[in-house]
Amino acid sequence: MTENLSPLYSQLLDVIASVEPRVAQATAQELADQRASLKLIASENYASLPVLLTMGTWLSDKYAEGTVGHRFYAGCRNIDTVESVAAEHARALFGADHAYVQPHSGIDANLVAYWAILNHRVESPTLSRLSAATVNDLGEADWEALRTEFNRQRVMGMALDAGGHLTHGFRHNISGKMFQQRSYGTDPTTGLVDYDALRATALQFRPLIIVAGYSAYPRRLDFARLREIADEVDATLFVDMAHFAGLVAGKVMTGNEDPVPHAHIVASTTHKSLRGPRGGFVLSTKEYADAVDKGCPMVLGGPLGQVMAAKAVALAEARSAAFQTYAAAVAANAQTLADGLLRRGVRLVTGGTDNHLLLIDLTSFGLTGRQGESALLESGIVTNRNSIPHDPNGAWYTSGIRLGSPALTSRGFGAAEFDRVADLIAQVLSQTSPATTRDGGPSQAKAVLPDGLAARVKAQAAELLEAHPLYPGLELSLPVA
Ligand code: DSN
Repeated sequence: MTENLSPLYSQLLDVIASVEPRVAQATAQELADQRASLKLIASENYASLPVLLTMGTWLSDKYAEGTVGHRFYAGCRNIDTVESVAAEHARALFGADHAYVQPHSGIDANLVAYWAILNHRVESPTLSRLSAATVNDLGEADWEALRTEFNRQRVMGMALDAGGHLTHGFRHNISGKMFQQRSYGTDPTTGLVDYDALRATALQFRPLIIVAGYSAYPRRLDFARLREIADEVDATLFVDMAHFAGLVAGKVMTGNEDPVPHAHIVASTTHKSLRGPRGGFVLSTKEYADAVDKGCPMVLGGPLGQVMAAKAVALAEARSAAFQTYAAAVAANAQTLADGLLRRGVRLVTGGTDNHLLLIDLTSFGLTGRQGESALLESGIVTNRNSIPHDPNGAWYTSGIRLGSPALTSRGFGAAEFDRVADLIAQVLSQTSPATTRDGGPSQAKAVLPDGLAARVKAQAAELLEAHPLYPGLELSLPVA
């Protein structure tokens, strides 16, 4: 159905170029760049053309603050439709009581969740006094009281260097400012979450919220166990499934590994393994639904109608049998990539993966993450550097490279291709060395590759990429610089 879209896209780029040619050029170039590189960034993917097309419409031009049927603006019937359809698909796909599809990003979705939990759980004299009021009635003195009351609340999330996310209580994020925070890490020997240690911390710290979820932890979590711990300390279990939502949607993570039946609130992005437009959503039990729906205007700007529409299209795609096949391939391909790297002497945090991502420990190569990332990029392999637990090189240079299988799986890569990708990565990392600084020591930033290596790897990558084209048949007539 998408084969004949070349003339349409070329016309669209012409229209854009008639106003600002540099934007048309950059848009065309981005497609060329994405086609020409091995995309292994664990949080990225390729949305389908129907999803991308849905975002480019006049649904963008409508304000629709509020919720379906209860808007602060007139004339919202079509936004009501797309929001309802997206929420209906999200509820059905994940088996959730309630879905809120307005968040613009994962961080926004997490803010909605935090706000909903505070709103629902906290004995706030100020909130009780104002319970009948809308948020617009709060005066500065009320806000000052709320800040004091909410600030005593505690959140416990996975440590950033264990694979957690900034929004799980990190000190340079609002979640680390709003709450008193304590993190849980991973076992120093196995690299795995130690549930007994987590429970002991929870019993001692008594958090209001336990956050589970990760951006760089290569293993599945046991949400039934986490809920038991949360119940024991009367905490709300909030799961951020942004990274692995596609594996939940595709029924790869079921039972104890599916957060939705176990958590009170689940937040997610739509654009990672779920392969939708950039955006977020929140799922909750019935008891949190009203509080979740207060996301806009409490912590969100007006919902983006065109993006909610694209979420509806992506969620409809994710309900198909084909998506389940895709999700199973994402997990199998990550496994193949991990096995291929291990066989070639590359060390992985936790010794492997059972989700969609893996984390290379570069310390045995004597490289920083920054050097590994740039050597791979020069060779046509796009990854991102990432801290490893107790990282000796800090959060900027790091000692790790994070890899993920969702994007290349969307291009149709299977076991044979992922094994070749492992070979290319191992070739680059094993032959790269740190550059020498002016004072003769090893640089943390610059890497040196042997002559011709990057070009040879790029050529091999190109063979794989050409065999699995991105958006096959889509040709743009605009000249690419
Ligand atoms: N930026 C996302 C990631 O790369 O994991 C998380 O926010």
